[in-house]
Amino acid sequence: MILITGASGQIGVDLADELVRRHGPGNVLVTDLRMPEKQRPGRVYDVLDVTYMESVEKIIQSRDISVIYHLAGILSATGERHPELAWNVNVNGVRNVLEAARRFGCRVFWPSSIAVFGPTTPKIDTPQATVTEPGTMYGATKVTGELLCKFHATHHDLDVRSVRFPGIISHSAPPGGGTTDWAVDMFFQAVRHGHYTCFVTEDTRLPMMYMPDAVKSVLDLMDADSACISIRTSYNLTAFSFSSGELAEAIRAYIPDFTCDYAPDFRQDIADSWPQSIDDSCAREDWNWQPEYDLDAMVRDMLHHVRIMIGKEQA
Ligand code: AKB
Repeated sequence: MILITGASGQIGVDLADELVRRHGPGNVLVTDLRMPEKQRPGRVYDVLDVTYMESVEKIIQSRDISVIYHLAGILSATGERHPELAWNVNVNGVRNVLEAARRFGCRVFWPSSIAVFGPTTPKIDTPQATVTEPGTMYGATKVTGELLCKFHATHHDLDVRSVRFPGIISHSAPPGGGTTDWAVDMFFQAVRHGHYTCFVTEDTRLPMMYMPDAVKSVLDLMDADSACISIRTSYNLTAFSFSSGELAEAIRAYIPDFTCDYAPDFRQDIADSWPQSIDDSCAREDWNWQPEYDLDAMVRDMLHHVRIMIGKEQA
């Protein structure tokens, strides 16, 4: 059976859909701190707090888990407000999962982030191997997690694979507590109210990716032959970069009256410490990474889905 931790989060919902489609109903165990109010078909549900080693081991053993998508984690903005929580969930969580995976012979996917980079990292076309001195607790937990992955891969032959996700744009589950959340919020506010007040400045540019490509990247990486995987910390990954002003402009192509103003808050400093664009050539060479959505294709598809969702809410 396949285990997803943090399955109610932004990536988990879409990844579970795809895994159920591939492996059939009853083969994907989705877990989070609480049972969701509404259950989706095909999944098996359970509760799991990854900070408790006994719970992680028990679920792997009792459900005969062979692959773990360990998505449970605290994002950057929440991590700055609650650094101890971020350390406990992100570091102890990944440590427990890696230890248990080693003991029970599971394969693991774990998402890292562009947050491993910081103010001293080159900002344009940030290379795979470069300075990782993040300014945030979230970034510190991701650097630590990457090193733990590499340790388990090299010392224990654990098949753990990882990507450094940029901001992810999606409509089926909202992001929670991230610095790149503006790129999702803008769509919902544009459709609901025709206006958005963005929490970063107009020229804040960050690497981003549409959710279907994020899911594709996870599955492409996990499908790749082990001999092709040369990076056991985490692969740089991107689809495109845009500033908040450019996203507003791209949305205006479909909603001409849309207006956006800018009121930067504490998340501006986090965004300013991250790369503006990423060199993901290692992922392209090693496992043929290739995103399918460019900015305009993403904006068109997002607006289509967000309009349907908001139409349903208002009906
Ligand atoms: C966040 O903004 O915290 C995340 C990330 C880039 O890791 N979306």
